[in-house]
Amino acid sequence: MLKEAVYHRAKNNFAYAYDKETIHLRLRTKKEDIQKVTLIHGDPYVWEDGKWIYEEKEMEKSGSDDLFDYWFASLKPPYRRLRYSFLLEDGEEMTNYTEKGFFDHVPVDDIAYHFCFPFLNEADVFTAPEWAKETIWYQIFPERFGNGDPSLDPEGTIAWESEDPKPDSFFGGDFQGVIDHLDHIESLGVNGLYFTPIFKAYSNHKYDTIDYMEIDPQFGDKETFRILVKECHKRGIRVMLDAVFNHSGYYFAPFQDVLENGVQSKYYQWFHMWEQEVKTKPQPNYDTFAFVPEMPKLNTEHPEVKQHLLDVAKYWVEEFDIDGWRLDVANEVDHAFWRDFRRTVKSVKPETYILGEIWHDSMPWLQGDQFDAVMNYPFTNAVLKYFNDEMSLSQFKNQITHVQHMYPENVNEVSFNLLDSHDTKRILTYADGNKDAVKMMYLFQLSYEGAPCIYYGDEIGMTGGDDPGCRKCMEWNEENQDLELFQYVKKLIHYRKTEPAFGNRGKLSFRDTNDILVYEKKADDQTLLFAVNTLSEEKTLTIDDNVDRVLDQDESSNVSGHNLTLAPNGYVILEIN
Ligand code: ARE
Repeated sequence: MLKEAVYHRAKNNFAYAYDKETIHLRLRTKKEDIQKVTLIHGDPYVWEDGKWIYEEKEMEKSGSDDLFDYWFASLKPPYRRLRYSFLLEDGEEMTNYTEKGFFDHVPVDDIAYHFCFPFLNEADVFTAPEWAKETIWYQIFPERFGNGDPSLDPEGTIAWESEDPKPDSFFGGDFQGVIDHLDHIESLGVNGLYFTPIFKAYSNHKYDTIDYMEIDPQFGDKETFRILVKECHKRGIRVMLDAVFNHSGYYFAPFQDVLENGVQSKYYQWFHMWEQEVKTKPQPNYDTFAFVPEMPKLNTEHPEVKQHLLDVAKYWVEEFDIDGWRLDVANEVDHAFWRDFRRTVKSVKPETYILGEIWHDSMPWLQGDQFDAVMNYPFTNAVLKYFNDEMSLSQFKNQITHVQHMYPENVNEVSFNLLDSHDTKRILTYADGNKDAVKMMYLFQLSYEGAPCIYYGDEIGMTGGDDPGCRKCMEWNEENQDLELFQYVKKLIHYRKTEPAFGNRGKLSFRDTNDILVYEKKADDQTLLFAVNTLSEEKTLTIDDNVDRVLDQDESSNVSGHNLTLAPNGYVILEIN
């Protein structure tokens, strides 16, 4: 037994409250080392004759990654208190893993040996909005979606689609352009819109805010925005905005004041200035986003800055009824700020979804007191690599299992699972034009847990490399749209909404296969089996299960009794029992 690999820690993704009465426990052990894990658990105050009274429960293996196996148990402790430890068996040795180390017996005379989940307080339970679990997001970069009101075009606006975007091009996209195309969005079946920034700013991307209380005039005014939100709500579509609170823009009035008055400015403390005299060149002498002088980092610990940004957060929720905030560069802002942000926003509208932009392990922000979700780039990375032949099937399963175990289950249920964004290559470009790969990626994404997001235009086959290439004008000429792809994505979204196991409620588990990706999803009374052949040759697979129904398959694959013939890049989806 490799004891060094055994790991558990209370109050994080290894031990957390799933809801107000359920505690989930996980344990990590070296891969294929342990045969059986029994959870020892009890209430800390239940004793008899000087001995702690405990119960036993066998844990199930919930998955494996490269190096480790993960074990899982769900419990409803009657008094909401828990002490626990783990009995590990590898066929030769049996040992009790406790907070104080390994023992050859279960210590019952001193409760302090065991791990401790002191009390399940409802206030501490991670709780995200229920609607987020049923949401399929669609991301819009407003400068590039539709130009519905040319009278708003900024000077130097270029004709729609006339050229590829450059870092400083303007094409005149606006809110009216979105309103005009809501039918497209609705017919795809998505039910959440995420807009990159819309507040008054200098650049085309608007991440360099000038005024957080104003709409950028090139997009329209507050009235048009109000109409946009109302029109979305009428169609059952939620609206999420981008909050760029890590930094302001160069032309943000307080920063201009600092540039003008230096240390004498009453806003000097609003930023992280290094010296009395302010320099922007050759390198800024103040903290910035990356090393971008036009994006001075805001001092979110300063009471006035904090108050201003919290007022902003509240204003757009209260006055315009938006449903979510996506937080830009969320991991570079202090935690205390985000805790107050959550309290403020949720006090106005408890059902607001708070999504942090973090590309890395985000557990510290997902404890229930800060964010509801993060942009799940580790998921993105695994999907892109596997379906584009940069990763083996076993590596893919390892990585997805790792991603699933990085966070509590209630966090995974609302995770924002994207394939690309305004910061990355588009999926079709990543796939080097291979539409089959794109279709398989969509199949996996849209049948996975969490809240998937589609980047505008991907659904009709748009291409584009890294920023700014991925920010091309939306293609509205149907002749240039891939309508077959659109119908395919629409169909998957429809399944997600109508087949209980397809979407968020279905728990995913991989089957043990070598070359074909086979996974099962279970919810209520339904079990769906997905088989996907990413290889360039035909593959056959025999399954033991009874097939109730072929939910879907590509046109070249075939199901005959227990035998599946999968065309290259083909798939079948079966309902089994
Ligand atoms: C512009 C140019 C770029 C150039 C850059 C730097 O277009 O070509 O490289 O300047 O000079 C916004 C605009 C960008 C703009 C940028 C700076 O949208 O077009 O780029 O401002 O002016 C990290 C951060 C993450 C951040 C990404 C970009 O952790 O928060 O970098 N994403 C947000 C937004 C962006 C936005 C900003 C931040 C700034 O989503 O759109 O940029 O407001 C790894 C790392 C991650 C890293 C990621 C991407 O995985 O681990 O930490 O993210 O790569 O680089």
